Amino acid sequence: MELTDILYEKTNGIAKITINRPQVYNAFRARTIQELIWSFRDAWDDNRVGVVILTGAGEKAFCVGGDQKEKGDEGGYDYSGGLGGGIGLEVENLHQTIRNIPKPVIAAVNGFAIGGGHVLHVICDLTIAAETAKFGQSGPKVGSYDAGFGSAYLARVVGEKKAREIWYLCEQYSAQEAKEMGLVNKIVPAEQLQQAAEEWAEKILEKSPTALKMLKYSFNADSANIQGISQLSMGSLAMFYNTPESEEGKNAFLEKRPVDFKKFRQ
Ligand code: S0N
Repeated sequence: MELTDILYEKTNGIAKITINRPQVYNAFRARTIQELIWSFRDAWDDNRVGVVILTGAGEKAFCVGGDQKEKGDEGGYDYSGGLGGGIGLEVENLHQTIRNIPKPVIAAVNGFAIGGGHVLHVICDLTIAAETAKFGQSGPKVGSYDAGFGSAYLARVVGEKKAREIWYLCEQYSAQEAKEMGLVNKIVPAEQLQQAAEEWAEKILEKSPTALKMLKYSFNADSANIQGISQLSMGSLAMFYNTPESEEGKNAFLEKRPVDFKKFRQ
Protein backbone atom coordinates (compact mmCIF):
# COMPACT_ATOMS: atom_id res chain seq x y z
CA MET A 1 0.00 0.00 0.00
CA GLU A 2 1.27 3.47 -0.80
CA LEU A 3 1.63 5.37 2.48
CA THR A 4 0.92 9.10 2.42
CA ASP A 5 -0.40 9.76 5.95
CA ILE A 6 1.90 7.64 8.07
CA LEU A 7 5.52 6.57 8.22
CA TYR A 8 6.21 2.87 8.69
CA GLU A 9 9.57 1.28 9.39
CA LYS A 10 10.77 -2.06 10.72
CA THR A 11 14.17 -2.29 12.42
CA ASN A 12 15.60 -5.19 14.43
CA GLY A 13 12.22 -6.62 15.42
CA ILE A 14 10.58 -3.25 16.19
CA ALA A 15 7.89 -1.84 13.91
CA LYS A 16 7.45 1.91 14.25
CA ILE A 17 4.28 3.59 12.99
CA THR A 18 4.27 7.40 12.93
CA ILE A 19 1.11 9.35 12.16
CA ASN A 20 2.47 11.97 9.78
CA ARG A 21 -0.03 14.81 9.37
CA PRO A 22 1.62 17.48 11.58
CA GLN A 23 -0.16 20.30 9.71
CA VAL A 24 -3.39 19.20 11.47
CA TYR A 25 -1.74 17.99 14.70
CA ASN A 26 -1.79 14.42 13.32
CA ALA A 27 -5.58 14.32 13.12
CA PHE A 28 -6.70 11.28 11.17
CA ARG A 29 -8.85 11.05 8.04
CA ALA A 30 -10.24 7.92 6.37
CA ARG A 31 -7.00 7.26 4.52
CA THR A 32 -4.91 7.60 7.70
CA ILE A 33 -7.00 4.94 9.42
CA GLN A 34 -6.72 2.60 6.44
CA GLU A 35 -2.94 3.02 6.40
CA LEU A 36 -2.72 2.43 10.15
CA ILE A 37 -4.72 -0.79 9.84
CA TRP A 38 -2.56 -1.91 6.92
CA SER A 39 0.70 -1.30 8.81
CA PHE A 40 -0.49 -2.96 12.03
CA ARG A 41 -1.52 -6.00 9.93
CA ASP A 42 1.87 -6.05 8.23
CA ALA A 43 3.56 -6.01 11.65
CA TRP A 44 1.16 -8.73 12.79
CA ASP A 45 2.07 -10.97 9.81
CA ASP A 46 5.82 -10.43 10.07
CA ASN A 47 7.24 -12.99 12.49
CA ARG A 48 10.43 -10.97 12.88
CA VAL A 49 8.44 -8.12 14.47
CA GLY A 50 7.93 -8.51 18.22
CA VAL A 51 6.80 -5.04 19.30
CA VAL A 52 5.05 -2.08 17.67
CA ILE A 53 5.63 1.58 18.61
CA LEU A 54 2.89 4.06 17.69
CA THR A 55 3.82 7.74 17.73
CA GLY A 56 3.15 11.08 16.02
CA ALA A 57 5.29 13.26 13.77
CA GLY A 58 6.63 16.57 15.09
CA GLU A 59 6.71 17.99 18.59
CA LYS A 60 3.16 19.26 18.91
CA ALA A 61 0.92 16.22 18.78
CA PHE A 62 0.60 12.46 19.01
CA CYS A 63 -2.90 12.55 17.47
CA VAL A 64 -5.93 14.80 17.99
CA GLY A 65 -8.64 12.46 16.67
CA GLY A 66 -10.78 12.81 13.58
CA ASP A 67 -9.79 15.55 11.13
CA GLN A 68 -12.59 18.07 11.56
CA LYS A 69 -11.69 19.69 8.25
CA GLU A 70 -12.47 16.43 6.41
CA LYS A 71 -15.97 16.06 7.82
CA GLY A 72 -18.63 16.37 5.13
CA ASP A 73 -21.84 18.45 5.18
CA GLU A 74 -23.85 15.34 6.03
CA GLY A 75 -21.89 14.98 9.24
CA GLY A 76 -19.70 11.96 8.50
CA TYR A 77 -16.21 11.84 7.08
CA ASP A 78 -15.55 11.73 3.35
CA TYR A 79 -14.79 8.16 2.68
CA SER A 80 -13.30 6.49 -0.32
CA GLY A 81 -12.95 2.73 -0.44
CA GLY A 82 -13.48 0.21 2.33
CA LEU A 83 -16.61 -0.36 4.39
CA GLY A 84 -19.52 2.07 4.12
CA GLY A 85 -22.53 2.67 6.33
CA GLY A 86 -20.72 4.07 9.35
CA ILE A 87 -19.16 7.39 10.31
CA GLY A 88 -16.81 7.22 7.33
CA LEU A 89 -13.80 6.11 9.36
CA GLU A 90 -12.83 2.52 10.16
CA VAL A 91 -11.97 3.51 13.72
CA GLU A 92 -13.63 0.47 15.25
CA ASN A 93 -11.62 -1.80 12.96
CA LEU A 94 -8.40 0.01 13.95
CA HIS A 95 -9.19 -0.35 17.65
CA GLN A 96 -9.73 -4.09 17.20
CA THR A 97 -6.50 -4.42 15.23
CA ILE A 98 -4.43 -2.69 17.92
CA ARG A 99 -6.06 -4.83 20.60
CA ASN A 100 -5.82 -8.10 18.71
CA ILE A 101 -2.32 -7.92 17.21
CA PRO A 102 -0.58 -10.59 19.32
CA LYS A 103 2.38 -8.37 20.14
CA PRO A 104 2.73 -5.52 22.65
CA VAL A 105 2.00 -2.04 21.26
CA ILE A 106 3.73 0.92 22.94
CA ALA A 107 2.29 4.42 22.46
CA ALA A 108 5.05 7.04 22.50
CA VAL A 109 3.01 10.18 23.19
CA ASN A 110 4.98 13.19 21.97
CA GLY A 111 2.39 15.96 22.41
CA PHE A 112 -1.40 16.38 22.38
CA ALA A 113 -3.32 13.09 22.64
CA ILE A 114 -6.87 14.43 22.34
CA GLY A 115 -10.26 12.97 21.31
CA GLY A 116 -9.93 9.93 19.07
CA GLY A 117 -6.15 10.32 19.35
CA HIS A 118 -6.41 9.93 23.10
CA VAL A 119 -8.44 6.76 22.61
CA LEU A 120 -5.63 5.31 20.47
CA HIS A 121 -3.06 5.56 23.26
CA VAL A 122 -5.56 4.25 25.83
CA ILE A 123 -5.99 1.10 23.75
CA CYS A 124 -2.24 0.54 23.32
CA ASP A 125 -0.68 -1.95 25.79
CA LEU A 126 1.74 0.60 27.24
CA THR A 127 2.17 4.38 27.11
CA ILE A 128 5.38 6.34 27.47
CA ALA A 129 4.83 10.11 27.49
CA ALA A 130 7.04 13.09 26.84
CA GLU A 131 7.03 15.56 29.77
CA THR A 132 5.32 17.98 27.39
CA ALA A 133 2.45 15.63 26.41
CA LYS A 134 -1.16 16.63 27.05
CA PHE A 135 -4.05 14.22 27.43
CA GLY A 136 -7.83 14.57 27.17
CA GLN A 137 -11.14 13.89 25.49
CA SER A 138 -12.93 16.63 23.58
CA GLY A 139 -16.03 14.91 22.16
CA PRO A 140 -18.77 16.71 24.16
CA LYS A 141 -17.10 20.03 23.24
CA VAL A 142 -17.20 19.30 19.50
CA GLY A 143 -20.38 17.20 19.15
CA SER A 144 -18.86 13.73 19.22
CA TYR A 145 -18.12 10.78 21.50
CA ASP A 146 -16.52 7.36 21.65
CA ALA A 147 -18.88 5.38 23.84
CA GLY A 148 -16.95 2.13 23.25
CA PHE A 149 -13.33 1.54 24.23
CA GLY A 150 -12.85 5.32 24.57
CA SER A 151 -15.12 5.43 27.59
CA ALA A 152 -15.76 1.91 28.94
CA TYR A 153 -12.15 0.75 28.65
CA LEU A 154 -10.84 4.13 29.83
CA ALA A 155 -12.88 3.62 33.01
CA ARG A 156 -11.05 0.35 33.63
CA VAL A 157 -7.71 2.15 33.26
CA VAL A 158 -8.35 5.23 35.43
CA GLY A 159 -11.50 4.28 37.36
CA GLU A 160 -15.13 5.27 36.84
CA LYS A 161 -15.05 8.68 38.54
CA LYS A 162 -11.95 9.90 36.72
CA ALA A 163 -13.17 8.59 33.32
CA ARG A 164 -16.45 10.45 33.76
CA GLU A 165 -14.55 13.62 34.73
CA ILE A 166 -12.33 13.29 31.64
CA TRP A 167 -15.32 13.01 29.29
CA TYR A 168 -17.79 15.37 30.99
CA LEU A 169 -15.36 18.27 31.58
CA CYS A 170 -13.09 17.87 28.51
CA GLU A 171 -10.09 19.29 30.41
CA GLN A 172 -6.49 18.67 29.41
CA TYR A 173 -4.15 16.77 31.74
CA SER A 174 -0.37 17.02 31.97
CA ALA A 175 1.88 13.98 31.62
CA GLN A 176 2.41 14.04 35.40
CA GLU A 177 -1.35 14.08 36.08
CA ALA A 178 -1.81 11.28 33.53
CA LYS A 179 0.83 9.20 35.30
CA GLU A 180 -0.83 9.78 38.68
CA MET A 181 -4.14 8.43 37.35
CA GLY A 182 -2.52 5.34 35.79
CA LEU A 183 -3.02 6.55 32.22
CA VAL A 184 0.68 6.41 31.34
CA ASN A 185 3.44 4.02 32.42
CA LYS A 186 6.43 6.33 32.26
CA ILE A 187 7.37 9.97 31.60
CA VAL A 188 10.63 11.08 29.99
CA PRO A 189 12.06 14.36 28.65
CA ALA A 190 10.70 14.99 25.15
CA GLU A 191 14.06 14.53 23.45
CA GLN A 192 14.43 11.07 25.02
CA LEU A 193 10.96 9.78 24.11
CA GLN A 194 11.75 7.70 21.04
CA GLN A 195 14.85 6.22 22.66
CA ALA A 196 12.88 5.33 25.79
CA ALA A 197 10.20 3.58 23.72
CA GLU A 198 12.86 1.65 21.82
CA GLU A 199 14.58 0.63 25.07
CA TRP A 200 11.33 -0.83 26.39
CA ALA A 201 10.73 -2.52 23.04
CA GLU A 202 14.19 -4.10 23.20
CA LYS A 203 13.50 -5.39 26.72
CA ILE A 204 10.24 -6.91 25.49
CA LEU A 205 12.01 -8.50 22.51
CA GLU A 206 14.14 -10.51 24.94
CA LYS A 207 11.00 -12.20 26.30
CA SER A 208 9.12 -15.28 25.08
CA PRO A 209 6.86 -14.25 22.16
CA THR A 210 4.31 -16.94 22.95
CA ALA A 211 4.10 -15.95 26.61
CA LEU A 212 3.62 -12.31 25.59
CA LYS A 213 0.93 -13.26 23.08
CA MET A 214 -1.03 -15.34 25.59
CA LEU A 215 -0.75 -12.63 28.23
CA LYS A 216 -2.12 -10.06 25.80
CA TYR A 217 -5.02 -12.39 24.94
CA SER A 218 -5.63 -12.86 28.65
CA PHE A 219 -5.62 -9.13 29.42
CA ASN A 220 -7.96 -8.55 26.43
CA ALA A 221 -10.41 -11.30 27.37
CA ASP A 222 -11.70 -9.44 30.40
CA SER A 223 -12.71 -6.37 28.35
CA ALA A 224 -13.70 -8.15 25.12
CA ASN A 225 -17.39 -7.42 25.68
CA ILE A 226 -16.65 -3.75 25.00
CA GLN A 227 -16.41 -4.61 21.30
CA GLY A 228 -20.20 -4.92 21.14
CA ILE A 229 -20.56 -1.59 22.94
CA SER A 230 -18.11 -0.11 20.46
CA GLN A 231 -20.25 -1.22 17.52
CA LEU A 232 -23.30 0.40 19.12
CA SER A 233 -21.27 3.54 19.77
CA MET A 234 -20.04 3.92 16.20
CA GLY A 235 -23.48 3.07 14.82
CA SER A 236 -25.13 5.76 16.92
CA LEU A 237 -22.33 8.22 16.14
CA ALA A 238 -23.07 7.83 12.42
CA MET A 239 -26.62 9.03 13.16
CA PHE A 240 -25.57 11.72 15.65
CA TYR A 241 -23.07 13.31 13.22
CA ASN A 242 -26.05 14.05 10.97
CA THR A 243 -27.81 16.25 13.55
CA PRO A 244 -27.74 20.04 14.08
CA GLU A 245 -26.34 19.47 17.59
CA SER A 246 -23.27 17.61 16.35
CA GLU A 247 -22.90 20.02 13.41
CA GLU A 248 -22.82 22.94 15.88
CA GLY A 249 -19.82 21.36 17.65
CA LYS A 250 -17.90 20.78 14.43
CA ASN A 251 -18.73 24.20 12.94
CA ALA A 252 -17.79 26.09 16.12
CA PHE A 253 -14.36 24.38 16.08
CA LEU A 254 -13.79 25.09 12.40
CA GLU A 255 -15.01 28.70 12.68
CA LYS A 256 -12.89 29.20 15.84
CA ARG A 257 -15.87 30.55 17.80
CA PRO A 258 -17.46 29.57 21.15
CA VAL A 259 -19.81 26.63 20.81
CA ASP A 260 -23.53 27.09 21.60
CA PHE A 261 -25.16 23.88 22.79
CA LYS A 262 -27.62 25.76 25.04
CA LYS A 263 -30.26 25.85 22.29
CA PHE A 264 -30.41 22.04 22.37
CA ARG A 265 -31.62 22.11 25.97
CA GLN A 266 -34.81 24.08 25.23
C1 S0N B 1 -5.58 19.76 20.10
C2 S0N B 1 -5.97 21.15 20.58
C3 S0N B 1 -6.28 21.13 22.07
C4 S0N B 1 -4.76 22.11 20.34
O1 S0N B 1 -5.13 23.41 20.71
P1 S0N B 1 -4.16 24.65 20.32
O2 S0N B 1 -2.79 24.44 20.84
O3 S0N B 1 -4.90 25.89 20.77
O4 S0N B 1 -4.02 24.63 18.71
P2 S0N B 1 -5.16 24.88 17.63
O5 S0N B 1 -4.95 26.22 17.02
O6 S0N B 1 -6.51 24.59 18.14
O7 S0N B 1 -4.80 23.74 16.55
C5 S0N B 1 -3.61 23.80 15.78
C6 S0N B 1 -3.94 23.48 14.35
O8 S0N B 1 -4.36 22.13 14.27
C7 S0N B 1 -5.67 22.07 13.75
N1 S0N B 1 -6.41 20.99 14.39
C8 S0N B 1 -6.41 20.63 15.69
N2 S0N B 1 -7.21 19.60 15.91
C9 S0N B 1 -7.75 19.28 14.71
C10 S0N B 1 -8.67 18.29 14.28
N3 S0N B 1 -9.17 17.36 15.12
N4 S0N B 1 -9.00 18.25 12.97
C11 S0N B 1 -8.47 19.13 12.11
N5 S0N B 1 -7.60 20.10 12.45
C12 S0N B 1 -7.24 20.16 13.73
C13 S0N B 1 -6.29 23.42 14.08
O9 S0N B 1 -7.37 23.71 13.25
C14 S0N B 1 -5.11 24.33 13.85
O10 S0N B 1 -4.87 24.55 12.48
P3 S0N B 1 -5.27 25.95 11.77
O11 S0N B 1 -4.70 27.04 12.62
O12 S0N B 1 -4.67 25.83 10.41
O13 S0N B 1 -6.77 26.00 11.75
C15 S0N B 1 -7.18 21.69 19.81
O14 S0N B 1 -6.80 21.92 18.49
C16 S0N B 1 -8.37 20.79 19.82
O15 S0N B 1 -9.08 20.69 20.81
N6 S0N B 1 -8.63 20.17 18.69
C17 S0N B 1 -9.90 19.48 18.45
C18 S0N B 1 -9.71 18.04 18.67
C19 S0N B 1 -10.97 17.33 18.26
O16 S0N B 1 -12.04 17.91 18.15
N7 S0N B 1 -10.82 16.04 18.00
C20 S0N B 1 -11.90 15.20 17.63
C21 S0N B 1 -12.66 14.86 18.89
N8 S0N B 1 -13.57 13.81 18.67
C22 S0N B 1 -13.92 13.00 19.68
O17 S0N B 1 -13.56 13.12 20.82
C23 S0N B 1 -14.79 11.92 19.23
C24 S0N B 1 -14.40 10.70 19.81
C25 S0N B 1 -13.60 9.83 18.96
O18 S0N B 1 -12.77 9.24 19.57
C26 S0N B 1 -13.83 9.52 17.57
C27 S0N B 1 -14.43 8.32 17.38
C28 S0N B 1 -14.67 7.88 16.15
C29 S0N B 1 -14.28 8.63 15.06
C30 S0N B 1 -13.69 9.84 15.23
C31 S0N B 1 -13.46 10.30 16.48
C32 S0N B 1 -12.84 11.61 16.54
O19 S0N B 1 -11.86 11.80 17.22
O20 S0N B 1 -13.37 12.52 15.87
